[in-house]
Amino acid sequence: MGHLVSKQPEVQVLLLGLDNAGKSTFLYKLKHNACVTTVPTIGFNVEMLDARKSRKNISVTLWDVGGQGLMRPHWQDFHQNTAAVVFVVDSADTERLQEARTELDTTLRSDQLRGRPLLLLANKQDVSGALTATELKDTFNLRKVCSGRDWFVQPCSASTGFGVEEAFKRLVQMVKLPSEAGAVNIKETVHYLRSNSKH
Ligand SMILES: Nc1nc2c(ncn2[C@@H]2O[C@H](COP(=O)(O)OP(=O)(O)OP(=O)(O)O)[C@@H](O)[C@H]2O)c(=O)[nH]1
Ligand SMILES: [Mg+2]
Repeated sequence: MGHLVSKQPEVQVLLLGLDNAGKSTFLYKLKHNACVTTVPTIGFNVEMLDARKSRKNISVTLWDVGGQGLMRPHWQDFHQNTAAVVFVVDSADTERLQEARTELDTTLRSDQLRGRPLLLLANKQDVSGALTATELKDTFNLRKVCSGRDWFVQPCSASTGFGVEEAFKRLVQMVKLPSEAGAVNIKETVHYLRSNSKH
């Protein structure tokens, strides 16, 4: 009694990307350090991980939503309260890069995701012929489509574990805690209202 227990800050992160990109494999590698045999996700998986940020313990909730065509209309149901988007790409599936790009562009246009950082995972780097992080950055034209938000491309292999921890560290660096995010949102809103009132 008499103790004030402060709840640790929580951030919600959304894992998106085409079916077969490796989202669920990444999620379970991160959570259990195990290469789990996955099946295509119908619906979503969710896991919580602990992290340290700004000298605080924080909890990161990762929402892994299925990427098949029939699931994509539901991605927007997860946009609210998202602190960052992790967009997973099969870097070796060059035939579907255009499709991935279209889905990423649509996602980044969401009002609810305005200003939220993007971590693009250049997954399946263990597969021969995989495009490099730099090639993907150019293919997705990230410098342009991510103007106004923080972004980074992390090469990784969810099945071998290469780059997976680095991806999580980067993600934790990029997310704003709810207190900080509030300040950003107010600034953004003022900027938005000002720029619109000029017309
Ligand atoms: N070689 C290789 N295979 C991978 C890698 N990551 C995932 N895979 C394989 O790719 C397939 C699809 O992986 P999932 O994690 O189920 O893909 P997903 O993005 O969750 O797919 P949906 O749930 O349908 O949206 C599985 O056979 C994985 O074993 C990787 O880094 N390298
Ligand atoms: Mg999945």
